[in-house]
Amino acid sequence: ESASIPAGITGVGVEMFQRPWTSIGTECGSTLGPAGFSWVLTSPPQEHITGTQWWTSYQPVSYTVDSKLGTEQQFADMVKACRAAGVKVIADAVINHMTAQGAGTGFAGTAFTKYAYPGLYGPKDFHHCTLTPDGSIQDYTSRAQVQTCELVGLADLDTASAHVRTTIAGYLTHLLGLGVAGFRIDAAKHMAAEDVAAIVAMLPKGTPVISEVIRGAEEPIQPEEYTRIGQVFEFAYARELGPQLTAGVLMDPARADHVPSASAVVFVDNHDTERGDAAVTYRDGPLDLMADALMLADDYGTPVVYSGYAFSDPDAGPPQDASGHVTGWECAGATGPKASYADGEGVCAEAWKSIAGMIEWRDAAGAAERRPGVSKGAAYGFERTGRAVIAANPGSSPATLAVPTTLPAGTYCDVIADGPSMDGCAGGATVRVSDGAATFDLDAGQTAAIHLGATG
Ligand code: LM2
Ligand code: CA
Repeated sequence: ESASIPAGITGVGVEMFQRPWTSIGTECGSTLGPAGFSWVLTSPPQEHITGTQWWTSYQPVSYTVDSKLGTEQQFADMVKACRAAGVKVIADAVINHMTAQGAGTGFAGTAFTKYAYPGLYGPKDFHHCTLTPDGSIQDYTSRAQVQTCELVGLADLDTASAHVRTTIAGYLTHLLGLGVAGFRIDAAKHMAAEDVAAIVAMLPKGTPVISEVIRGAEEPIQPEEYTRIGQVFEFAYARELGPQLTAGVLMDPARADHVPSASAVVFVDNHDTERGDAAVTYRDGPLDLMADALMLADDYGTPVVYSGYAFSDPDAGPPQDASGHVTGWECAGATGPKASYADGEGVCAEAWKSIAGMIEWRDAAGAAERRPGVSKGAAYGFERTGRAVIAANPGSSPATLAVPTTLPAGTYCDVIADGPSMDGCAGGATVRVSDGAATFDLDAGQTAAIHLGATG
């Protein structure tokens, strides 16, 4: 089974939602590289419809790399800066559809009408489904509707056609030429796995792709269909991780009904679920950090941390200038999670020292087995055998928790409180290990984590 799983992206990633290329490029050097992130997922780079909403990014007008997030030159410069910092760039590839908007001029000046995009596609390149009265998907239990009708009215490309496949592959190849490492395949569920596979087969062998196939219990199309192409986002993981924080139940490490670990990209929330059904988001402050820390401590999947901006209006885009370019924000040195954020303010999770501390922790844990763990009241914790221990208290009162461990007795640095620390617990937060247990004194909402490489 595992021999048939294609190689994917590894290490810790971060989705930097709606961040301009210049901002990501700067942060690769100042923040992502130093923190130990291996990859960054960007928002879609292609030309899109105009408008202040964030979701204009998901209505392609052309494959010109010129958007509210920056020009092609800025994109290429970002990729170069990131690679120099040891950070790979994964671009969000919107290839299932073009616009829902009927007619207009795209961000880079391309005039279009729905089903006619100059130089790319004409009416014959779209599905024009007749399965529903208005051609839009209504019934997610119908494979044909989901894959050939329109997702919220977005002109649905006929991805079975040779011309469409070649055109999409040409766009992705162009991005590879600009130095990207791989792709998120937006709305992959809405394309037959066969179609996605055929497009990916036109790319260099081993190009990492992460298909977005939202797992739905009663649906015929499941993420497992797409694992032969590359990795998939495992939505079941996020759906279990969030609620366990309030239920005080350790996540079952068996993970029945999940794709195999090597196929899974896992997350706490993303740009859709933070506006939808995510149990934990930036609004939850310490619980958001707790969820990130538990995900990073886990031995399942490739984790991607989410970093967006605060919002009250779910449609609102980030701050933009008069020309519609996102003005961006810089997170180097930012602390968090903060108790509250102003609308449009960057959450900056990629800069939190606790996250960097957990990336160090994860490296220290390596391939060590995840022990079942213990819980007491709301608090719980687990060991990665002989390497690292984490404890979390999602409850509303302080708790003391002893987590069995084979770590040598001694004083360890809490890398959540103080960040990465190979130099004698400079921040002063420590945890004692003695008699085969690490004893954590945790405030309400506190997470603490220690590892073999950081001792006092
Ligand atoms: C995705 N994954 O499969 C993206 O992660 C998700 O963010 C995209 O939806 C979606 N698929 C299509 O690429 C977003 C946003 C929608 C928005 C669409 C298109 O979540 O709300 O739809 O992008 O821009 C918007 C309006 C919606 C309207 C539609 C068409 O919000 O009300 O539907 O445009 O005009 C009539
Ligand atoms: Ca489709």
